[in-house]
Amino acid sequence: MLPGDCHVIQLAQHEHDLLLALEMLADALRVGLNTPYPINISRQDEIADPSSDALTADAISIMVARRLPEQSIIIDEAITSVGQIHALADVLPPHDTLSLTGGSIGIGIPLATGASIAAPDRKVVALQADGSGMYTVQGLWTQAREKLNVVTIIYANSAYRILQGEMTNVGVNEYGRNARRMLALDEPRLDWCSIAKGMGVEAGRADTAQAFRRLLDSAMAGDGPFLIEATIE
Ligand SMILES: Cc1ncc(C[n+]2csc(CCOP(=O)(O)OP(=O)(O)O)c2C)c(N)n1
Repeated sequence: MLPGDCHVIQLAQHEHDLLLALEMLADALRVGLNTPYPINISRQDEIADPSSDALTADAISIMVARRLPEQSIIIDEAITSVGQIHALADVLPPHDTLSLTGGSIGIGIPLATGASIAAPDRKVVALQADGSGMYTVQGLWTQAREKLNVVTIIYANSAYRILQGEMTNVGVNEYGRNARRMLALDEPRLDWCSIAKGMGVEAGRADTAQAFRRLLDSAMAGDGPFLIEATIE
């Protein structure tokens, strides 16, 4: 395509049923607009914890969704690890979601901090990718100082996973040591529990669904800041 060339496909005009147009587009692309996961549930209390002990982004979504209290605030800077939490929104009690607003990463921890200061009676659950979390990690100290009711879940995949995907998207499947190092966060591996504790935030690490569930239950029952380092692939 030449610069200035622009091909616009008009799906609908303002006098049309715009929601229907979006639903038809979603059908054509085979993506559901409202596809709860796991399917065939209509209430939060029908969400079952995963039967496998593997700790995955989807397993975390399900466990968080099952325990999400009414009026809680989800912060979404999970990047590639967001799992199915938003697909479950229809069956969850009324809550708000605040997400990364543009392309610039690093909003998650300060967004959670600000949301909790603005709404101290509401539980804030921050779904936080590890690379993005490092941009503004100092916000954890504010959470400790202000004793904020924030549960932060760090998806510790030890990588800028989305950028590894971008390499694949441009057809680069094998790359050298330096390129690999630019997209990896594993030498040294980040010790999120020590980082959190060093800033006064209680923390625990999980690498199985069972361990995660135990930490999540105790974090959701508490009212101070707590960080869970979830080791995932
Ligand atoms: C301020 C800023 N710096 C750098 C980038 C480029 N960038 C986009 S995504 C990304 C990595 C995200 O990694 P992580 O938060 O660990 O999430 P993952 O991809 O592993 O799910 C980077 C560095 C950006 N978008 N914004």
